[in-house]
Amino acid sequence: MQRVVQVIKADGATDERLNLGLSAADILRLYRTMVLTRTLDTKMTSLQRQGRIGFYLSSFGEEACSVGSALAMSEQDWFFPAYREQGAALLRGVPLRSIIAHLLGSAEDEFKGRSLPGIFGNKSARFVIPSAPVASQIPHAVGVSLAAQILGHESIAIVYFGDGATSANDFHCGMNFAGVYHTPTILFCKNNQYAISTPTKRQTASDGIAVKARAYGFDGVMVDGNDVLAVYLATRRAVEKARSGGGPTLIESLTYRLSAHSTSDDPRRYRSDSEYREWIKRDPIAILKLHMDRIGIWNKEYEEETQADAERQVTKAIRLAESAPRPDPITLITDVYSEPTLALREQYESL
Ligand SMILES: Cc1ncc(C[n+]2csc(CCOP(=O)(O)OP(=O)(O)O)c2C)c(N)n1
Repeated sequence: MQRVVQVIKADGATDERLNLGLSAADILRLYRTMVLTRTLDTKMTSLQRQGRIGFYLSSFGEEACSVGSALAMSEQDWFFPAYREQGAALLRGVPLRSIIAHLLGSAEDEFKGRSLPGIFGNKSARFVIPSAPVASQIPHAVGVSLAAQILGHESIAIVYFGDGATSANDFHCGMNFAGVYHTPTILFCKNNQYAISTPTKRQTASDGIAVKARAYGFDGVMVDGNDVLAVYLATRRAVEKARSGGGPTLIESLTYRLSAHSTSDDPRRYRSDSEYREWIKRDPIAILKLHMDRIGIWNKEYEEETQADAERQVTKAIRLAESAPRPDPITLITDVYSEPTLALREQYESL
């Protein structure tokens, strides 16, 4: 197996020579965003159980992957998420209110309630809405970064996907185009050990995912996906390479989905408690806290304030989103063609 990039040691210290270039304010931002992401996941899962939203996909245990990688990207860059990138969305400045409006399908939702909950984007943040077929966002990201390269734009793209996505044709198609055209793309695989009930060892016969990049003519790196500073460092290196004409990088971020696949799943049917207990020892928020404590920017009071603030933000956003009206049913037909066709008008009349 390849070397795994790690930054935070068991005692919370980091190697000075790594030259992370992060200020205390940056580290606090990572921490606050990870706590906000987990709070959003907790509240939304409970809203689904109460019947107030239909479905939810959480990112428990994977917060460091999306938050750490998003910090390495610049404003002009493009994000191609899958459906567990709420952390990257929040770090990118996508408002909580618009995420929750999407989950509720209210009139404030950019997609007017038509998209599967969790499959969302945000136009102004260049956070591109995916499609539900797993891996379909990968060729989109490679295409957009190729376009940016042809147009001479500074922007690059990052695309997120799971280990399960690497068995889909779109992964191989995207990887091949990225390699051949040397596109400025970061292919970020969150290897959370499962694709619903299929474990990674049944997903591929190769020694991990990162090694697959070699066959497409570019680098694949492995990173500890529960160490947010390692994720940041690996992504920043890939960003610097892409921006200076060095082409794509595949990042395999090793992590674990601490929650169910979605609110429709029960992981106790396919994985053991002991496995879960091993991984929860490496909770990404706890690992970052250890580092913050080590450098003197954490205490119990700050932790409680951060948690209370996250809960206030999420509760307020839920209240506002729930008081918004539902989308007007006419929007079912008005956004399909520039002029609704006769068949659509007839369907609307019968509705
Ligand atoms: C092409 C396709 N096949 C199957 C599905 C059903 N499906 C939805 S999510 C999922 C698992 C994907 O696993 P992975 O890519 O590892 O991501 P994770 O859910 O673990 O984050 C599957 C099989 C789908 N949406 N699209």
